[in-house]
Amino acid sequence: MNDGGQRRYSPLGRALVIIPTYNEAENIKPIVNRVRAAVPDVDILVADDNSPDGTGKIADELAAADSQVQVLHRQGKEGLGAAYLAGFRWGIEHGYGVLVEMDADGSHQPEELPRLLTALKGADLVLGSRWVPGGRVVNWPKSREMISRGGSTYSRLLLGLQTRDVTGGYRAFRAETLQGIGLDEVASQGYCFQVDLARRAVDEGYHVVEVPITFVDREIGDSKMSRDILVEALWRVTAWGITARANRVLGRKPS
Ligand SMILES: Nc1nc2c(ncn2[C@@H]2O[C@H](COP(=O)(O)OP(=O)(O)OP(=O)(O)O)[C@@H](O)[C@H]2O)c(=O)[nH]1
Ligand SMILES: [Mg+2]
Repeated sequence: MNDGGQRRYSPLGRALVIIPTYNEAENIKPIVNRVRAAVPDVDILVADDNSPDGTGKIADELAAADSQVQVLHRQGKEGLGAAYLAGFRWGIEHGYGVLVEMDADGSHQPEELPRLLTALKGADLVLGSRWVPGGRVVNWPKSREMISRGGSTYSRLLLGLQTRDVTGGYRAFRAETLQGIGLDEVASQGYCFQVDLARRAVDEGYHVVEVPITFVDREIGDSKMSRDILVEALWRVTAWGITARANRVLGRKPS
């Protein structure tokens, strides 16, 4: 845990990049190849929710050809959060010291991963950030940028977070951090899953560092962003904010 910057961090263990997929048939091979080329020591776990377009089968073929690629087949679409939780548990059980979140659609560039991993040497959690100096988004419609910036600002204000990009999904966790934030209690499914993990890490006193990234909008395949995902994010973040304030007023520990 963070103790005012005095902490000595243990060396990073083996790293696992978890790539959740739902209907990413055209994207999965290029992204796996890019990760393998950019960070050859790092292993990959594709967490596929039984994609109707056959993404899971393509991932199996990649895994058959490369022992550093594994596939976690899940029964059906349960949301990004559930896929990551299953992937984190798998990675921790298999002894990985670092668990990385990365989208399949190329928005999170594998070539930037070494910078995230370097920053993790002196942190508990590294957030790839679009909204710190040096960070940016490429090819995003203005409407989408406003939703993302607005979501981050709303979450930061309500939850009192200092980090600028709390909704982003390009992150590197130490396994101890994930173990320390109570993964079993995480119920968020959509985008608020990312906010949930960030606020839990901050509440537990972990040292969270932001590293600027260039986020590139997906070029191929369909977005899984939906009204339901936005509504879930809005009500959960609002509920966390109200609970946190009530806890402060009543002098209770954050829940
Ligand atoms: N396993 C699994 N993966 C999912 C699910 N929903 C989304 N994903 C994956 O999570 C990652 C992020 O989803 P995206 O649809 O790219 O979400 P986004 O980046 O906000 O939206 P766009 O890039 O605009 O399409 C992608 O790799 C998706 O395939 C799900 O229910 N299950
Ligand atoms: Mg995307």
